[in-house]
Amino acid sequence: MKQQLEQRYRTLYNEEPLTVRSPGRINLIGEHTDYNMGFVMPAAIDKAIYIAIGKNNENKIRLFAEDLGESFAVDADQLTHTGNWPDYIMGVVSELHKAGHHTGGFNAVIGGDIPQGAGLSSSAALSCATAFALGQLFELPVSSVDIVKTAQAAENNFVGLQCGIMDQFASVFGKKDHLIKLDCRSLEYEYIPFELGDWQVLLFNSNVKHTLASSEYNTRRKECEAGIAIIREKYPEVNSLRDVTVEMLSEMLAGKNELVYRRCLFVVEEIARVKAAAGCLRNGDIDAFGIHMYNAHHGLSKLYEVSCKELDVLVDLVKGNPAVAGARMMGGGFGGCTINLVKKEAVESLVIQVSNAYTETFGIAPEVYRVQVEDGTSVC
Ligand code: GAF
Repeated sequence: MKQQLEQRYRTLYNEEPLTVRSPGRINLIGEHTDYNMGFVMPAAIDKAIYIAIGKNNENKIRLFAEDLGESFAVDADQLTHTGNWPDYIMGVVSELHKAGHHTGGFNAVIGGDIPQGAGLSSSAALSCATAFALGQLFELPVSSVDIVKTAQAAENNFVGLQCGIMDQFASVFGKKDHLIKLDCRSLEYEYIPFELGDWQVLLFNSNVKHTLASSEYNTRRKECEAGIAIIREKYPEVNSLRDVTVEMLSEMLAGKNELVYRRCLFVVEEIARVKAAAGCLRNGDIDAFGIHMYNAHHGLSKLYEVSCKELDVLVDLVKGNPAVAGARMMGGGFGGCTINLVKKEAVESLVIQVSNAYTETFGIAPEVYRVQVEDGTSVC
């Protein structure tokens, strides 16, 4: 991919580019906890966005998307919304400018092998690749955390998805064969060795992305905020669901606002699950870890209601199989992938069994990815 993009860049712009790789992510556990200031446990993977980039002297941003064969150009100081992929790049430029950094004109060719709409954070990878590449190109005084925050703000403010910080953090801070246990409130993090031995991380891509995904995502955030506002009437010290206990939820929300109660209960339980699951990993107890994954899926489906029938079926198809420690939907929801921890020796037969059953039920085949955990964003 890198060679292909660099060749395209030379053909289009007649010079050598700088090339940056920024990976997609998986998340082992801790879903919808990042914007509630809780914990997450993601990792960067062996699928990435690449950006080949160089300066131009025309104060223009010229972009070419290799996979789509689409080009786009805009004046560097007249950023316009397209409702499409260039927004992730212009959003980063806009945020860098807001922070007082000067970026002039640049040319870029973008491509990668992260399947889109699969919930593997191709958009966060694109924003992180852009922020990192512009930092290098224009020698900006930006730290890794600045890059993460710039990429997140680009998505929040320019694209309009009120996403948390997990995806961007995983893309930038990923470390080969390690998970990142991230405290989304303090941004303190710990690398947990992820040596799976006989186990394999297997993703089944449902190959659906329901259209409500981003609007419902923003709605869930508002429901969590509504819960906090009610709890704060009695407990003003509470700033986020991170500070809330199950007892507070029972007292303040149960029987009064059932919808908000269910949403908040899921988040409070999920934050606790991440901590418990990290303990399982440290003890090398993959089976116990897997039970937390199944419980997480149940909460995501029944309490937080961000699953869909395709994802539920993918989890049901493996549940009870002794070769599968755990499975759950991954990411924002309403489509994308399930993440499964599967005994290596059983992977081939499981893939056939799940693929056949899923295809029979929905008339589309799932895609399957055997992912490896890799390093985060870097020049390549
Ligand atoms: C999406 C968001 F971008 C993340 O910030 C996170 O909230 C995730 O959904 C759910 O855990 O990937």
